[in-house]
Amino acid sequence: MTRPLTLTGVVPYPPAAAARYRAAGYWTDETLDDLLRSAVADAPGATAVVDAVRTLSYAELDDWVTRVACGLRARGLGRGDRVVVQLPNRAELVVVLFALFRLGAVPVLALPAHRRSEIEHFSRHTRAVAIVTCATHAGFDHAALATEVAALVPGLRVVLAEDLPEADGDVPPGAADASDVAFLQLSGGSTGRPKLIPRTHADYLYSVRESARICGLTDRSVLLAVLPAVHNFPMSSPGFLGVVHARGTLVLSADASPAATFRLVAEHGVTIVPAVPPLLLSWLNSPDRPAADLSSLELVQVGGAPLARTVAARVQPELGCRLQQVFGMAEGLVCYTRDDDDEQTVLTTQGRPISADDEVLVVDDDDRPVPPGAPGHLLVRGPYTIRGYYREPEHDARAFTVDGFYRTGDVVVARGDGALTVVGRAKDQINRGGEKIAPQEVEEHLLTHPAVHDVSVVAEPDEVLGERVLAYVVARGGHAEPRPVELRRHLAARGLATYKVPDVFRLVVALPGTGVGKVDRTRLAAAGESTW
Ligand code: OOB
Repeated sequence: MTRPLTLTGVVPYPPAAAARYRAAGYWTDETLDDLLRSAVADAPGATAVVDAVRTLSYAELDDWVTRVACGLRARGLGRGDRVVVQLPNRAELVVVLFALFRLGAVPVLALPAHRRSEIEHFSRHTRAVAIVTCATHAGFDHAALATEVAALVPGLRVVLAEDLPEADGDVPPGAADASDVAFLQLSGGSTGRPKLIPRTHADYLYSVRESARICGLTDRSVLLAVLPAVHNFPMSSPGFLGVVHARGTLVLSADASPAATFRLVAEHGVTIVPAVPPLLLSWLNSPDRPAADLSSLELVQVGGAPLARTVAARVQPELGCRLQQVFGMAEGLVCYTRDDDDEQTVLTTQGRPISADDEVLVVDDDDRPVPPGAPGHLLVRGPYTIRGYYREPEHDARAFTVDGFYRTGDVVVARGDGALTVVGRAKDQINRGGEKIAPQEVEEHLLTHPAVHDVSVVAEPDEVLGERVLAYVVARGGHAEPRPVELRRHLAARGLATYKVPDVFRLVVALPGTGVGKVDRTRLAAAGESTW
C-alpha cells in the first residue's frame, strides 16, 4: 500500500468521519489512475474519447497516458507536484489529466477563459512546477500567456499540448494513495482571489460512481462535453469520469454552438449531455433545432444556475428526451432529480443529494434550523464535501461552521423527502450563466485605475444569462471620467478573464453607504442615473 501524502494547506477529514466513510464503503482504495486502468482491462477496444480530430479506444488512451506520464516523469514531475492545466475540450486534456494522476501529481484545473491574473495566482498559490497549456485557442495565444507567467513565477515550466513530452516505459500502479488530494478545482468564490478546492481520489470517486448509477450510465452511454470539461459538472456529475467508470464514450467539443452540438449528437449517437441554462436555451431556440436528429438523446442535464420552470418544461416536448436538474458545487454536494421522480419534482426542484450520508441543514441567520418548507441557508457536510479550501484558513473560518459544515451561500427550501429547491443566494457572488464571479475580485482590479475613486460590482438580471455583471463607478476628482471602453481595456491589461469583465458600467456620483463604511448594495439601483 502506498502511504498517504500530506499536502500542506489541506484540511483533512476528521479521522472518525473518514473511518465511517470507509466502513460504509463510500471511500475505497481506488484512485483516479485505477479508474482508467480497470476500464482498459475491461474494455480495451471500446471507444473512450472522441474529439474534433481523433477517436481513441480505451487501450489507445491508456497507451498515450502512459507515454505522456513517462515523458513528464523524465522532466522531473512526480508525486504531489502541482501542475496548472489550462486546456480546452480536446483529447489532450483527458490524456494530461490521467497522466498526472498516474504519476500522483496534482493538476490545478484552470479554465480556458482564465488569463494572467488567474493563472499567475494559481501558479504562485500552489507553488506549481509546470503549466500545461496549448498554443492558441479561440484566437488567444495561450503559449504566450504561459510564457509570461513562467517569467514571473520561479520554477514554473511550460508544456504545450501540441508538443507533449512522451517516452517509452511503464508507470507501476500505486503512485498515489486514495486519500491523497487528486487535484485542485476552482471555486466560484465570493471574496478576493479565486479559491482552490482540494478533492481526494476517494471522496471524488465516490461521487463519480454514485452519479453514474443515478444517471443510468452504461457502456452504451455517449456523453457530450461542450461545457469546459474541468468544471465539476461535466467532470464528475457524472461527467467524463463517470463515462470512464461505465466504460462509455466521451465526446469532447470546444465549439458550444447549437449547430456543432446538433451535428455531434447525430454523428456520435450522444445519449447524455450536461448543460447550463443559457446553453439549453440556445439549443431550444436555435433555428437548426427542428431539422436536427436528436433521436439518440436520452437525458439532458441542466445545472450550474437556476433553470426557469417554463424553460424546463420545453425539454421533453422539444428535444424529445428527459430532463434532469442538477444542483451541485465543486466543494462537494451534488443533488439530482431522479428517473422515477414525478413531473412536478423534475420541473420545480433541483433534486436530492447523492448520498444518504450527506448531512443537509437548512438554517436561519443564527444557524438555527428553520421549520420544514421554510427558506433558509443551506449547510452541508458529507462523504464528498471538503472541510476547507486549499491554503485559506481565514476564509475557512467564515465558509465552514465549527463542526465542519460548508456554508454553501445558497438559500433553499427542503421538502420532507429531501428534494431541494434553490430560491436565492446569500453569498456575494454573481452567477453569469453558470460561471461564478466574485464581485470583490473585479472591484479590486477596477480600483487600480487612476480615474476610479470607488466602485461596486453587482449582479443585474439578464434574460439569457440569468445574471450579468454590472459595475457602479465613482470617478476620481481631478481625472477625466473613465469611459467603459477604457475600463474594459484596463481589466484586459490586468489579465482578468473576459467573463468577469462587467457587461455594463454605470457612472454614479456616490455609492450609498450602510453607515459602517460598507456599500449598501440594496440601494445601488437608486444611486443616480449614469452619466454615460
Ligand atoms: C456547479 O458548481 P460550481 O462550484 O461552479 O457552483 C456552485 C454554485 C452553487 O452553490 C449554486 O449557487 C449554483 O452554483 N448552482 C445552482 C444550481 N447548480 C449550481 N443554482 C441554482 N440551480 C442549480 N441547479 O455549478 C455544479 C457542480 C456540480 C454539478 C452541477 C453544478
